[in-house]
Amino acid sequence: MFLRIDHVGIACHDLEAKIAFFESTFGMTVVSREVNEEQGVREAMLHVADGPNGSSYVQLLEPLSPDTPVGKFLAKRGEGVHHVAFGVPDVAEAMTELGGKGIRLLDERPRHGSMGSSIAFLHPKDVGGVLTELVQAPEARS
Ligand code: V0V
Ligand code: CO
Repeated sequence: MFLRIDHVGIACHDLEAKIAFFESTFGMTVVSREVNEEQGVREAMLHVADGPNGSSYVQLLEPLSPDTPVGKFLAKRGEGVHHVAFGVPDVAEAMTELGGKGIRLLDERPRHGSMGSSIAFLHPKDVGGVLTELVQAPEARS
């Protein structure tokens, strides 16, 4: 069902500081910066590697306000891994299949994600405590 690990989402208080850390420590490169109002985040994608089924990234996430998924996560747990995102060929199809297996979907329909992707989230309590994201890349990336 999954093509690749698309990205690992990491919650942080200060996006620019964390980007500087990843760049200087790991030599990673920022390929995209976006504000996603619907998701309540300011985020950056840092390229990790290219594979036969697409690229993988680290996604650094800073909340737009305390009353957002990442804002609440930071208050409760502090900085760290927030979600794991898997690449799928068709996010709507994956949602139907996983919903049919009893996994709670946090989205009724695919949402707008980073770099033109379509995304949907699965409830962490149904995936071993891991907030899980499904990512369908736009045509140009797949
Ligand atoms: C909450 N919980 C988590 C969690 N967030 N567990 C693992 N990983 C996380 N990130 C646990 C929490 O400790 C509670 O467990 C339980 O789930 C319910 O959490 P809550 O605090 O009561 O509820 P909320 O209101 O914080 O909601 C949590 C959920 C919410 C997961 C439902 O964050 C959500 O809808 N997330 C999906 C959207 C999102 O995260 N967007 C930001 C990334 P206990 O304490 O009861 O045991 S945007 C993104 O990735 C983009 C744009 C992209 O990739 O392109
Ligand atoms: Co993400």
